[in-house]
Amino acid sequence: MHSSMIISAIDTHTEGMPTRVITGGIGTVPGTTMAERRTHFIEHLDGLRKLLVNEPRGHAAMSGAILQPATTDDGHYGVLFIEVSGLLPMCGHGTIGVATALVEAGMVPVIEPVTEIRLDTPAGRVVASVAVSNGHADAVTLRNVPAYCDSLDNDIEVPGLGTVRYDMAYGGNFYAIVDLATLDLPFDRAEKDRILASGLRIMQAINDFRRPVHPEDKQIAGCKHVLFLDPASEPAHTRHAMAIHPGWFDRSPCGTGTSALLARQHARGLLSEDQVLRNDSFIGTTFHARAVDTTTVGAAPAIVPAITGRAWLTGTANYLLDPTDPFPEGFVF
Ligand code: PYC
Repeated sequence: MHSSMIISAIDTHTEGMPTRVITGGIGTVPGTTMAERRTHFIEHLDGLRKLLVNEPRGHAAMSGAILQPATTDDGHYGVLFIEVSGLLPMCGHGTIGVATALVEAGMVPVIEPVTEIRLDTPAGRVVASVAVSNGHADAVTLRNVPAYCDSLDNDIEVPGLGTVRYDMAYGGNFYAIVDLATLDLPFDRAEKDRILASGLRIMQAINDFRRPVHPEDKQIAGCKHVLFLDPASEPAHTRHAMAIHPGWFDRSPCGTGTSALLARQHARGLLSEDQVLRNDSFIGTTFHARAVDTTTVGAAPAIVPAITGRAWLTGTANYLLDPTDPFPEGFVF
């Protein structure tokens, strides 16, 4: 066996969406906060992300989470979220995958019926409460970073689509929320190519003309996600298709997207204070969400979302890089 590195992983999926949880082989990324580590990783180590998510080790909708030592005194782990579009500040399905892997691999002290795991992420502290029975992680409730609604009823000119109306909300990443009916497209996977192409055009126009920036952390900026709401959605039971840069759909109901949607439903007065939002993904899997606290982000009113979903382990692996491999960063097909 010839390899310049051995990267160990526990592969998981959260309601259909993969998270490759990297448990060893990368070392500690320099930085005193996870936000600093994310910046260092983007500037100096991005080839490792590409190696792990691109073909042939990954695929066009691959995503992962690199475990790191915590950067706070009481944190269990730090996490860097990797996917084909880059390094996210925060990822909900990834956190649920990480928490499930940590419990089932015994990488945290496991307490039944609930194991609490404190994670440091580039977007801030998140807490995963894992429902455990007989050593099995049954479900994870993630207390996310504060989510807020940036703006409602924005109109933007999108080449090829005309004027598109959207709401902009943040739940760990920025989400443009668009009703599919405004594009005259059905909520139907048979139309996924047209929905995805529209999503990519909308995020491009938003980033060109109304790029969102987090008021408390300028490193968190830009829109790489468009949440297309099924017009048949109800205030407390939504279905959506999540189009993501550079060209894929979230298979899970998207934890940070569900958080942003929850903030938007509250900003629109569509949910009562502690009402639960059921949010279904494009493949029909479900997260449940509710606001467990209120706060502010910059000057904006914000909520603290709790998102519940499930993940399953799918494998363990050691990823290698042979020095003669012509694709040391994989490739995009
Ligand atoms: O679950 O937060 C999420 C997420 C972000 C991108 C894909 N999934």
